[in-house]
Amino acid sequence: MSRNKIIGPAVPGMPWQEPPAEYTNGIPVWRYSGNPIIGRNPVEGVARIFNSAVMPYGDGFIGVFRGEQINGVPYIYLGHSRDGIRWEFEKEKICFVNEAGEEFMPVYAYDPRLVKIENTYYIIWCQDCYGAGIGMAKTTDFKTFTRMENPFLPFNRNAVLFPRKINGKYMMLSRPSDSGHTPFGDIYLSESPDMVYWGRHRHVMGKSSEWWESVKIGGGAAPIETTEGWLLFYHGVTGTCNGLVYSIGGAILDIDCPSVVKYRCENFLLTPEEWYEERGFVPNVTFPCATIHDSETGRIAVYYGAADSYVGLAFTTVEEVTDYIKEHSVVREPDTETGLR
Ligand code: BMA
Repeated sequence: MSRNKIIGPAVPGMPWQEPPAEYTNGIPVWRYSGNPIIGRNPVEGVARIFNSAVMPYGDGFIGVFRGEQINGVPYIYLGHSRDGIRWEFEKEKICFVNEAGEEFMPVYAYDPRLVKIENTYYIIWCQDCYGAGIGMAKTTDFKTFTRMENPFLPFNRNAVLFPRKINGKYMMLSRPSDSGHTPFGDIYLSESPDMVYWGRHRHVMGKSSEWWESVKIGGGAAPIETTEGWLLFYHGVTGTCNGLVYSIGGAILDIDCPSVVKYRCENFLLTPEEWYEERGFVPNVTFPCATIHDSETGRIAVYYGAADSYVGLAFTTVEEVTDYIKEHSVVREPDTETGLR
């Protein structure tokens, strides 16, 4: 078995459930038996919560949740949990302010990611920039959320920061796109000295000829630092006569030059199979936005949106998932190069 190790803090209280006796299809990723962990109408005024991001905080966990309001407009809600499984949500959506402390709300906000760098927490989400683009805010106390410069021009979605600077620069993955349900999309990397100016854009990896990710891909959870590289859980999309299907994939990026893909799993790690993934507002969607992981045990909990209606939880370990990704790795030329043309 791989000796890959998570680099980062221990999270002894993270949610966990032992693996089943046998893995479905030999894939070492298994669902929590109590899924979905967040059901419909989770808080007054919100019809569905999905595609959301969580992390350890204090003696429990905190999260930013995509809440589809009963008027259909998505916003971001704050949630707290003791165990990472049972969540309580604040009734009011997060109030974003500008640098002067004045309320400064996006028109809508969806698919938030949450990343801690040094002592600041960053929320990165999709919002209107006269077209779908990326919004960002920072907080140190989860009480005041200050909007930052929008990092990229539209159209762009699925942006997520790396949890530390690399070669002295902040690093962000994103997925340039167009309006609506974009029929294409590759993952790119951008760097910034100050989180205001982003540049040195590099191609990381593209949709592939594997059918489960043949339409487009997009960044998912914040990359996990491991001794073998950045472990990335992302989403891959296929098209069918009945619409798009979103699965979860895995790859490992070079630790110092993350636009270089070291390993990329040719198989999905999780695909819609359960009722809460196959049936809902948008059927057949599994959409990862966060992990909680423990450096001590190598355990990883993947939080994913299911059918644009629920939040699901799945587990793996860094050793097993690394082995699986490496055993089934197919890395093509656009993945192995630095991404500069
Ligand atoms: C994508 C995003 C996600 C959503 C998915 C499936 O384009 O809008 O938020 O989960 O479509 O509807």
